[in-house]
Amino acid sequence: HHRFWETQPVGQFKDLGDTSLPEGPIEPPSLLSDVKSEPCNLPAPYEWTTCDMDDERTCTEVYNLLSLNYVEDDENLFRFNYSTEFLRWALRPPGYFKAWHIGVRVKATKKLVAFITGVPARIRVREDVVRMAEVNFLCVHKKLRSKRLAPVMIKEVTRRVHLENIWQAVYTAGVVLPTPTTTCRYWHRTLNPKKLIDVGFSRLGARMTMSRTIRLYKLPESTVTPGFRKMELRDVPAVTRLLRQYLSQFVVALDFDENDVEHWLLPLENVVDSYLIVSPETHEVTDFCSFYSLPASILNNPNYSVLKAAYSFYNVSTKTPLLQLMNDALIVAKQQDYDVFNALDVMHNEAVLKELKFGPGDGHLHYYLYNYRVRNGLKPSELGLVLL
Ligand code: NHW
Ligand code: EN5
Repeated sequence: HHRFWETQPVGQFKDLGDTSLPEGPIEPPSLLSDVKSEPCNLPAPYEWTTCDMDDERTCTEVYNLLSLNYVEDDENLFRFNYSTEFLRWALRPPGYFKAWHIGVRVKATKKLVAFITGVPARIRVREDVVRMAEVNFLCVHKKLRSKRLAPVMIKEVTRRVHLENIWQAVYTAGVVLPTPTTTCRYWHRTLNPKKLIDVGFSRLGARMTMSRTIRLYKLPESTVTPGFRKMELRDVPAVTRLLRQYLSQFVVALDFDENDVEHWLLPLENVVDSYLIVSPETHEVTDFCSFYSLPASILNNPNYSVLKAAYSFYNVSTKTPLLQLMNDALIVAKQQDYDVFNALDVMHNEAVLKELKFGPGDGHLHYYLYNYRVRNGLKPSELGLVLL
């Protein structure tokens, strides 16, 4: 039973088998003049705040809230530790709305105790390109859990998204809610086996010694593909063309333009990194790979406090096999001292993960659409979208 989600325009569990329901918006947009102009009611001790991520102090407050209270794995060994630079990048893409960076403070002390964000994106579902909000970073302080604050946060972000005349959203979560559009699995490629085992991220395999394990995951010192280099500003038009062409094959995908590519894919130190291959003959960009940097705090370990994790972002292979492309991504991630390289089984990843020595993780990632129904049973490989 989902007291809140049952009231929302999302696919409901009871409708899962119903093939008569049409694809597309679940409810029509309201008149803008009918959208409430007052914020939703919060319990008396709390007040709304719009978080100005340009402001160093606000950004640090958000960082502190998330670093102590955001997502943990099922055994509470690790907690996502998004950096301040990452948060600035994630929350200020082209056309972002400051009003969608929503905090809750304790009135008496002004302490930040809850957060939720949206950023605008164009998402293509089959033929239709839909303006949506990508909702992320929903967080309620550990001491304020289970007080039904999350539904209020979600209603408030919904209201502020509606005020921009946007009626759909996309979000991901590790938990099952009504109802996933697709369920993906996390896969992990060990780069630093000794540390991963020491901190409980992975285990020594049966009949494996540490030295055999280190040998198993060893990578070449430098990349293999001739012409493999970091993406630069001048590559934005070619990468946009390549990526748009590639993403057109997926059922649900991001609709990138050049501004989006410049923001989301141009390398930014310790945040996002992208590489490409230029054909020596045609000078065309033929292949592309990227990953973002999301460290995790290691909770209660005497030797280590941070796990350095790279997450596969968007990859495009036309001339270089995806296997070789991602192998080069692993090599540069290793050069940059990442401990693990993570990927979802979205797009064409599934086909190469095993051979690249990724193993399945214990976490799932469910993708959701708000106020948009798609035929259920979308496969992860039909998804051309990676959220942060
Ligand atoms: S997923 C990461 C979410 N954050 C965390 O897991 C951090 C650690 N946990 C917490 O901070 C990425 C709290 O446990 C949270 C829940 C805040 C998660 N999504 O306040 P109550 C995202 O950020 C439902 C959606 O008592 P709480 C995506 C739950 O099912 N709903 O719980 C965010 C229940 O409803 P139900 C979630 O533990 C997408 C209700 O919340 C949820 O103190 C948001 C209970 O509330 C989750 N991850 O706080 C939706 N977790 O119906 C955007 C729990 O079952 C929708 N719940 O009774 C679109 C809006 C925009 C539309 C525009 C047109
Ligand atoms: C919104 N954008 O559970 C995101 N991570 O597998 C919010 N497991 O790291 C949603 N439990 O399997 C986030 N090691 C949902 C995910 C929340 C975090 C999470 C999982 C994903 C994870 C690791 C560590 C498990 C620790 C104990 C894991 C096994 C690695 C092993 C390496 C060798 C080959 C086999 C796999």
